Order: sequence, then C-alpha cells, then structure tokens
Amino acid sequence: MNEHLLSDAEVARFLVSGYHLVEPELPAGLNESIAAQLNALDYNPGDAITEAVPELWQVLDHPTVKGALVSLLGPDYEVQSHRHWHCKQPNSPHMNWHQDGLNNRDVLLNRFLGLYYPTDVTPDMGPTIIVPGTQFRNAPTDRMATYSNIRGQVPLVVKAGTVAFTHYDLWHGTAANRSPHKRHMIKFLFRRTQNNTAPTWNHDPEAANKPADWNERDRAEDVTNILNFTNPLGVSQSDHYKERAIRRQNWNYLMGLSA
Ligand SMILES: O=C(O)CCC(=O)C(=O)O
Repeated sequence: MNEHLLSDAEVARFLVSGYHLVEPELPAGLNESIAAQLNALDYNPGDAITEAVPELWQVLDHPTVKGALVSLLGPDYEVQSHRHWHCKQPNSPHMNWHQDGLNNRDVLLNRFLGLYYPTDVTPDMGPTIIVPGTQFRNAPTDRMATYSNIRGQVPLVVKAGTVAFTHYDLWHGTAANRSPHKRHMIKFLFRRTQNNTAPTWNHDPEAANKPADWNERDRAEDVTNILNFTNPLGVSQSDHYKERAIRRQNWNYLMGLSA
C-alpha cells in the first residue's frame, strides 16, 4: 500500500461527484512565494506561467498531488502544455457556468483539470464554484450561462496550497470577487497516456465488491454502494440510473476491464 494513492472509495467518489481535493504539505513559504510572484506579474504569460514561476513544479511534484494523479490517470500521466493563471481581480464580476471539456457523457476517464490556489480563498474573494455530479450532463453552454445559483453548488473556499482535481466536463464558474485582494488560481491539465490493465490506486478487491445495500444509500463507504446510490444533484430515479451506468463504465475502465 502506498500512502499517497487514493482508496477505492475516493476513486469512486471522484467518478460520482467529479472532483477531489488534496491539501499537500508543501515546503514552508512555498505558497507565499508563489503568491508574491503572481502579485508582481503585470502580464499573463499564458502557458509560460511555469517559466515565469518555476516553483509551481514543486506543487505538481508533491507526492500527495502525484498520488492522486497516478490513481486516476495511471503512472504515465502527462502534464499537458496548456495551463493558465486565473487572476480574479478585486471587485470583478462573476464568471458564468460552463464546462471546459467537450460536453460528453464520457465513459473513459482520460483527462481532467487541477486547480491550484496559492492563498486561502475566502467566500468574498471570487472562489471557483463547482456543481458536483454535473460531469455527465450535457447542457448547451449558452443556456447554462443564464443559470444563477444551482442546488448543490460548492464554492471552493479553500486553504492555501489546495489542489482541486475536477472532471473536464464538470460544470463550474466563479463568484464575484468583492474583496480588495487578487484571487489566484493556476489551472493545469493532465492526461492519461496508457489504458489501465489493473487498478493504479490502493485497491482492495474484497471491499470493492460488496453487495448493493439499499439501506445504506447515501451513507455508503464502499464502491458498489457509492456508485449505485450517491445522488449529489438529487435527480429522479429515471435520470439517476442512466448516470449510474456511465459511472460503472468509468469504474470498469479504470479497473482495466472493458468499459
Ligand atoms: O477562475 C476560476 O475560478 C475559474 C476559471 C474557469 O472557469 C476556467 O478556467 O474554466
């Protein structure tokens, strides 16, 4: 067992909710140093943000961050060349809901985002807002952009150093920044390069193969029941069973079985 890899339940929850947060124990002063360099930048270098602030690699190379990536994308995952510094300026408005991915109901988990926050993000600082469970839901982006609050939305009010891994199709937006502080987030993109032939996380076959238990439902701690019953959006039964099928296909794909 590798202490940095995810458990079965954590992998299953990622498939169900579309996100996973890690809080790596970064070297003292690293977040502060990165934030200071970002505060001083007077242009956005785009993909070259890692050249402007090379210490960002220390975040990506942290064992807790790598452990989550290996668990979900395999040991040969790639850090893609596209990345972006999202500097949310003081007194700037909200950003509409959208999906970054291709709006698929994708049964293969091959690519997703990592959002790194070098400072604490308070509710008034324009946190990213995600809607857990929306990653398999198609919605025309122009229509989605007109929605306001959505039941189940989660503002990423996080502590400095947090990395939020989010499914590429997860619905997200940003709250307005009503504070006098810049809110920094660096978005990275990670990609699988090899299909799994076996689980790449801390897999326990016994615990992962428990029978379905209707009495546990949302309290479930095991894979079968997490995949079957978790319903973060509270959708109807006829809607839920379609989603359940996609989750199970994703799980089988990660297990190295045919999807
Ligand atoms: O700045 C943020 O919090 C979110 C940015 C965003 O929506 C995106 O990168 O697609």
